[in-house]
Amino acid sequence: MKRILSVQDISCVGKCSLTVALPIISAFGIEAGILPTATLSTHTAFKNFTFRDLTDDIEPICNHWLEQQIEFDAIYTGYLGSKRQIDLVLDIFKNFGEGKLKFVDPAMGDNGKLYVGFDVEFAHEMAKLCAAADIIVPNLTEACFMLDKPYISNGYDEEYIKDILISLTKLGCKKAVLTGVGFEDDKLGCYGYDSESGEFFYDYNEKKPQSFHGTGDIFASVCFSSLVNGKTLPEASAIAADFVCDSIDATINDEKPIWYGVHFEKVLASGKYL
Ligand code: PXL
Repeated sequence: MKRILSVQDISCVGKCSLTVALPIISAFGIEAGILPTATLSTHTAFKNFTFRDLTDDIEPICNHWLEQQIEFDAIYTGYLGSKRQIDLVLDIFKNFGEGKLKFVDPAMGDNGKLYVGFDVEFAHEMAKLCAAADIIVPNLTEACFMLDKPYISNGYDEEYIKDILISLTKLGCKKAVLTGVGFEDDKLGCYGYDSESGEFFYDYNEKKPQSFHGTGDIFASVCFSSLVNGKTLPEASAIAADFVCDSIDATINDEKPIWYGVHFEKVLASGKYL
């Protein structure tokens, strides 16, 4: 059985980061080792959340794993709370990631804005982690902040997207997938680039009437799990996008505000993607 490591926070309520990654990775038949970077009462879109920083635990945990000769088949990082945590994850890549898939979701913003607590300096630091990864899955906002490029919310053309993708891989990673890309008002998808083959791919679905919190984490978790299970990046991205669409469909009639996330559990339990 494959064992992976996912490094991100635990937001106790709000369906994102590890509360999404753990069930999805497990359901895809992969052992999910975790390294929680912080514990929050909710994710940061709720008001007055608590935040316990776990940075000081990271090195001792990793040292114990090294001592026990514990290995991982792949590493997946998501939301990280500080620049120091990014440096520590770079060490984790060195110690546990040699020759293994290193997959980075630089979760730090959306809709042209960084999440609460992040600034441009943090985005530049995150770009260093992306440089050390094999595959990255930023949304357009995160990519623009990392590259100091203007964020255009809609009405852009393929050249704008291709230029961003090429610039992302020039950071150092081999492949990049940009999420939340749409060239028509009623379509939304992901645009990928493999710098080794020079090939681009685009997969899109009908745009949903509402966007929800945590869907980037669901996309990343399904995409990563599918890659670990042997799918190609275009295949894994398309599976992940479909999974997100089904999760939104399962939620759309709910009364809860969008920051409560989507009912990905129903999609997992349906067995459609397993
Ligand atoms: O969904 C990304 C995410 C993960 N973790 C925390 C967050 C967010 C987005 O807001 O606040 C703590």
